[in-house]
Amino acid sequence: MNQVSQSIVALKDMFKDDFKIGAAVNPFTIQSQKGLLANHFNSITAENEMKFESLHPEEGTYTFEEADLLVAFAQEHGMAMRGHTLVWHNQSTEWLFQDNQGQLVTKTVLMDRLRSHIQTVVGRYKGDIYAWDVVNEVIADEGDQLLRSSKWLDIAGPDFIAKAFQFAHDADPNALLFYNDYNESHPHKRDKIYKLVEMLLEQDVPIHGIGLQAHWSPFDPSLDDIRAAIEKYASLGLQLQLTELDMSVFAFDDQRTDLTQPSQEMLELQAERYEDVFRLLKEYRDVISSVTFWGAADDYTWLDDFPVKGRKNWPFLFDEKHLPKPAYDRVANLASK
Ligand code: HAH
Repeated sequence: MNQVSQSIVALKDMFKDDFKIGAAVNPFTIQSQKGLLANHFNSITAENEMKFESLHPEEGTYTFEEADLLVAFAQEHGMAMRGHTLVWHNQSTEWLFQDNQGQLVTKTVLMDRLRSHIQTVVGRYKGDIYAWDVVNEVIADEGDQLLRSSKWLDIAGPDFIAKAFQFAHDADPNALLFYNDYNESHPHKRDKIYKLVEMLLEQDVPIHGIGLQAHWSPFDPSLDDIRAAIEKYASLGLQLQLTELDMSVFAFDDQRTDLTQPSQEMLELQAERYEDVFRLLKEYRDVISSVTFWGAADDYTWLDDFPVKGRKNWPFLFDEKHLPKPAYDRVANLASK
């Protein structure tokens, strides 16, 4: 078969017996990447539109238009939908933590607001969203402290975590509830995430899975660390999902800004790592139920602004024109074996 007549196998079909294949989307990309999304993905996540600040900018004011648009897109295309995210220290709102004098609210007020937010949001999408990232990124990156400092923690103490899961479960008893975090495969943080989830389970908190964000590169984390993280989390008896996968072509501390396209070497390293990662994920298909990329193709990625503002990145299996990259070929080849 020559290159032209060779048909492109859909990612979702390659892994149909293994896990769902998802993409983060927004109201712009469901237009600009429509064909690619419809062909290759059977799950979506709203990139920003279901975060607290997007849905609930003022007390008593909910703005559901954009989120609803994405839910409708999933339904039109027969895709599953993940919800992201109910409790996070970023992209939240000031009013949530303040009274009308601008003073911090009490724990009771904050927990009442949390209950009401979760009831309204999870309740609205009951039956449409099958899994929620209930709590995002509460583990401290460095040091011995378990939880990250935040207004949530300052006002409510650690209790807000269990409460959020309970409120979500009350609002939709059928939804799968996840704890989600980044640097999840680094041993130090992995052990802290494990400890948090273990404590939640001991308290009979309704939690069903751990989301590994998987913002990775060919340089970090190592495959051994990814494997060890999967094993350790799975030993809790929960299901795992990769919730925000991308494979930066840069090492995290690489500050270079001179490239207008990725080098051949970068594309090759990226392809090798994607192949190795998907081989590993397939090996753990019994515990991994979904693999979502944090985007779909290189024309749009949050990594164009992170960690170096305005520096283009190329982290996906499809290029800026939505054509398959070397990484796609390697993954497709691996999947066919
Ligand atoms: C993720 N954080 C968030 O979960 C997601 O909602 C957002 O759109 C992009 C990435 C990753 C992260 C961060 O925001 C800051 C520092 C490290 C990692």
